[in-house]
Formats: sequence, C-alpha cells, structure tokens
Amino acid sequence: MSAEIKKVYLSHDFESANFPLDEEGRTYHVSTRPGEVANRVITVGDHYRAFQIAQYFDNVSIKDLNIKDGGPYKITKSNVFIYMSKRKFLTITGTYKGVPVSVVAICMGMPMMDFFLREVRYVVKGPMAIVRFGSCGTVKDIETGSVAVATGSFMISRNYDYFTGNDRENETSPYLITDSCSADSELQELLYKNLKRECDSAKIKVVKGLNGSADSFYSSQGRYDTNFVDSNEELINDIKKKHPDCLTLEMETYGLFHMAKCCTSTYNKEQNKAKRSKSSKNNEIKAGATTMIFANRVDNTFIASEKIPVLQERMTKGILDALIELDLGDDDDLQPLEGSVWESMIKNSQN
Ligand code: R1P
Ligand code: URA
Repeated sequence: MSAEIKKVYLSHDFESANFPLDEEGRTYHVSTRPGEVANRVITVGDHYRAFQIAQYFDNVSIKDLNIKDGGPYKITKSNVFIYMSKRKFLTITGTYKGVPVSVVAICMGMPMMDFFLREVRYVVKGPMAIVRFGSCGTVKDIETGSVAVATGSFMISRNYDYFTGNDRENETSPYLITDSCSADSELQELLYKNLKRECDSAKIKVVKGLNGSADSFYSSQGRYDTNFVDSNEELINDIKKKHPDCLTLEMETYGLFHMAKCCTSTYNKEQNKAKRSKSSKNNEIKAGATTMIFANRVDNTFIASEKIPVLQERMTKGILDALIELDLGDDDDLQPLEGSVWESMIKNSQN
C-alpha cells in the first residue's frame, strides 16, 4: 500500500457502529461536520455540475474551483469551503446574495441519496430546504433541453424475486411501482416561478409534472439491453397506466421526497403523534426537484451537448433564487453562524 493510500485509510477512527463519527465529528461517508453544511442545499449527481453551481456563490471565481486533486481534500477559504470525501461526496459551501448555501454532489442512485440525506441531516441544526438538480428522461413528447419541475415522485424497482423464480408462482410482475410522494408545495412553486423567469428569455421550455425514480438507468426505465433478461417491454405502459401524469424518469428524487416525509418531526406531525414524540427538535426537510430533460423516450433522441452549459447556467440562477426565497423560519433555529465556515464570509461582506 502506498504511503498516500495508507494516509487516507488509516487517518481516522470512528466511534459507534450505529452512526459512525470520527474524532472531528465527521460522518462516515459524506465526511462533513456541524458548521460545514448550510440549511439550504442543492444536491446534484456530478462534480462538474457542483463546481459550475458554486461559481454563482458570492465572491467565488472559477480560480477558486479549479482543483486538480482527485481527493480526499478539504479547502477552507474566506469565500468558499470545499470538502471531497474519500467516498467522493463533494460538499461546497458559500453564500448566495448573503445567505449560506451548500451544493453537495452525491453521484448516482438511491443509496447515495440515503447516505447524503441522513448524514447531512445529522450535522445541520433546524429545518432544511433541499433541491435536487439533476438530469432525466421524459416519457412525454417534450423536446430535450427542456426543464421539468417535479410535483411529486414515485419509485420503480426491479422485482428481484420475479427473475430468480422464487416469486413467479405468485404471478407478480417484474417491476414494482409505488404510489407517489409530493414535493414541498411552496418550494415547488418557487422553483417553477424562478426557473420560468430565467428560462423564458432563453426560449427554454419549463414544465411541471410527476417524476418516477428508478433503481436502474436501464431495466427499470424500460430500456432494452440484450445482454440481460429484463422483461420490461410493457414497463413504460404500466407506469403510464398507474401514473398517467408521469413526465420524467431519473434515479434519486423519490428518495429525497420519501425521506423528507419520514423526518421524525414531519412524520409525527402528519400522524398526529407530536405529543408522543421523544424529541421536540425540528428536523423538517422541505424538498424539491428540477431536472434537465436529456432523453426523449418517445422519439428516442438525446440532448446535444452544446445545449447543456446554457441550460445549467439558467437553471442554477433560478434554483438558487428559489432556495433563498423559501422561508425557513427564525435564524435562531438554524445552524448557528458562530463557528460555521460561512461566519467569515458573512462578516467580510458586512465590512
Ligand atoms: C443517470 O445518467 C444519472 O443521471 C440522472 C439520474 O438520476 C442518474 O443519477 O441524474 P444526475 O444527472 O443528477 O446524475
Ligand atoms: N437520467 C436518467 O436517469 N434517465 C434518463 O433517461 C436520462 C438521464
């Protein structure tokens, strides 16, 4: 093992098998600690999108973000904080129009969304607003390069037992399609309003509708792959039968919306169990999602790459504006300024 690899793997000991934290209070995978992640977060799949978004943070330039190192690394500057974890979760925190914001790149799929949500929720005090900014395919005939705002999301999973034969006698279907979970209504409206404002002038279409998150880019989104038995010829029709207003397919939004409903304070409030709850903390997550339509599954076309930078730029401004416009209540109930990575950013901007 090279000295560098040893340094990465042997540098920390973790306490507790249940929720491991290192001696600095960093979580096991995302590797952030209190004061490094803001109450308002954009989550994306890829690192390039995260760096592109961070260019819009106050006083941050491309030079601050031009990092050649593959990580893990931590960069703390007076205008921006950047942490690339060993597991490639990338957190960038700064301010936008004077409000603390973070962007976290999580790579792909539901397990990554789960790691991100649980670990970030753990290190942030008070209510949070989280917006997923991703790419997707559409099952309606909407041109690629358009923008979708999710009103809600459902899950499509491969029914594993169907394929191994264990469940076939029960005549189950090869895919399981859940009911939908809604986005936060206020955040959804703010996203739509701000994205429309940014996109209309660039002649980019913005549409609203239901999203389906799949556990595969391929089988559970109805793509054909002759190397595997997927039994998915009827899947897109089945999805449309259960959810006629389904607009987009991607891989993480359901995880975000579902877990937002399962934050203890939200869940207990909805179940009218507030009095029985052990904890009175407000760990609410207001969740929203918007995606760039990369794939049109009706005419089988894929976005031209030159359209992506303009699309991302317009969307970034709309999303950041929506995120800071959302009311998260009293500042005293949020992650404190003192000791946070944005303390110097706010204080410098006031001088
Ligand atoms: C698949 O190509 C990936 O793209 C979409 C899907 O949800 C999946 O993660 O989102 P991102 O562009 O955010 O990664
Ligand atoms: N991401 C997805 O998950 N599906 C698509 O079709 C395009 C992007």
